[in-house]
Amino acid sequence: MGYQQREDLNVVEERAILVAVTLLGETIPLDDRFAELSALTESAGGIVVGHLTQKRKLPYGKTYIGSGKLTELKHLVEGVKATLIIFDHDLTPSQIRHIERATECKIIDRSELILDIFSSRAATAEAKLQVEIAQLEYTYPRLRAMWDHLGQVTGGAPVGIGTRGPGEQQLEIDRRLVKRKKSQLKKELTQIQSRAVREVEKRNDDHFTVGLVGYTNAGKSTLFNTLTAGGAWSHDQLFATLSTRIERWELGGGTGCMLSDTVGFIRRLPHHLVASFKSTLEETIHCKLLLLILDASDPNAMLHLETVEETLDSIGATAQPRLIVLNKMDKLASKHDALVWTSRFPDAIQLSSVTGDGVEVLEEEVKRFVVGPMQRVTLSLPTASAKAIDFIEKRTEIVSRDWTEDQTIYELNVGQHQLEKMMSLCHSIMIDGKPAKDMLERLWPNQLSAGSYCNVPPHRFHV
Ligand SMILES: Nc1nc2c(ncn2[C@@H]2O[C@H](COP(=O)(O)OP(=O)(O)OP(=O)(O)O)[C@@H](O)[C@H]2O)c(=O)[nH]1
Ligand SMILES: [Mg+2]
Repeated sequence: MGYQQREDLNVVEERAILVAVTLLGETIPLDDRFAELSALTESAGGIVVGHLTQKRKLPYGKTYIGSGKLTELKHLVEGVKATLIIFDHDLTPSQIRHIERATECKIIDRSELILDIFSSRAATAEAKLQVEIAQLEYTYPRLRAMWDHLGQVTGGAPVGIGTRGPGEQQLEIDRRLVKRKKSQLKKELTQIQSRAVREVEKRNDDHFTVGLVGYTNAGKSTLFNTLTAGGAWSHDQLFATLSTRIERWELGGGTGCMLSDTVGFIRRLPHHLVASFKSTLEETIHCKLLLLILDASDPNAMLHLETVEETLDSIGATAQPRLIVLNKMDKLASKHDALVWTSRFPDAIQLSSVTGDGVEVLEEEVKRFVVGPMQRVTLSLPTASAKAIDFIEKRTEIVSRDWTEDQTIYELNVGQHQLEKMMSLCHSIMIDGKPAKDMLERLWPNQLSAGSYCNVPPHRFHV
């Protein structure tokens, strides 16, 4: 019966037993692994009805867990009336086959579970294509392996999935169809993405862009909705967000930036999914500042931070400064927990996206990035430079104005990036009687270093 069930890998309403093996060198505590696997299962619509664990040096080749454990698993399936077993490990098709046969229950692995969640959430054309490609690459060959096997055990007789015709000829035809389908989907995806890349490039030229990144369920979309006109789907489930959303974030005094909310990260994200979602993840690379959102109430927040850093490194998002934002501070169990965070990251921004506490501190901090550090300057430019004057009047803090025959003279509080923007609109700006470009470095000698944390001393990492 197990083989037939693998035709449908949906987890919705399944009664699931979770299995995790602690192998030599595993660093994440079992409780935490089960907590995450449970959250994934529930996010996929399944119900967790049992757990099984084993300690092993290495996985047992044929069935991953040992034969005694396998018998225990079979009894557990019967005892709790499970309809599904989910392994916290990637299994080979042959392992799935053997375990299914022994337990008479459908087996899926962690990657398939994540793929199932992604496929049930995908809403945009791009996300749907990305998931479908990942499924064709990961799940399909594994289903095929089952079918091949069925062909052998039934001698090709039409049973279950086998009714589709597991004969060699049929398999060949199916393989070719899948190959064709995959290349067609990839072509469609490339078309959508090249349009998106152009949009991203234009946005980055026109605006200061800030990206929210973090582990799944850290509260990125909730924060996004608090800071902008909103519209992002936020929910207490893993992978609520699958595509990037961008809105303007008003920072006060006429200053603003474009804020993007995107798919969350998770440890051991199936690599086919990473490949498919690469361009969605890569939008992050182009942001000028990254806000790393951590769920401060999650006991695994530090591990999550590591995963986020690894993922950012793997997609090449290393060129921009990062700010750590500790979210869900309202949810901390005690004052002591807050103090632990303060001593760990003294300058990180602590806030709650739900109550709004601390959001104004984040706004101030980001504003400093958008405008650059502020300086008081006396600046003159031709009164005919309409665009630059319009920018100054709308976007900067003017202390005083004066006019000569053809020049306007301002005393301003201005940020480095604001001055750079003005200089791109008018080439003859003078500061204290000298060309602005000669003054830039004198006014702002310490440039922000790329790829580093701005509010966290580097030595606090990787300890
Ligand atoms: N108490 C509390 N809950 C929060 C806060 N921020 C977010 N949440 C809750 O956390 C859950 C996840 O929030 P989301 O905003 O969907 O998280 P996300 O990071 O966008 O998650 P993905 O899109 O799945 O990656 C929701 O139930 C939110 O209501 C907060 O500051 N305090
Ligand atoms: Mg989200």
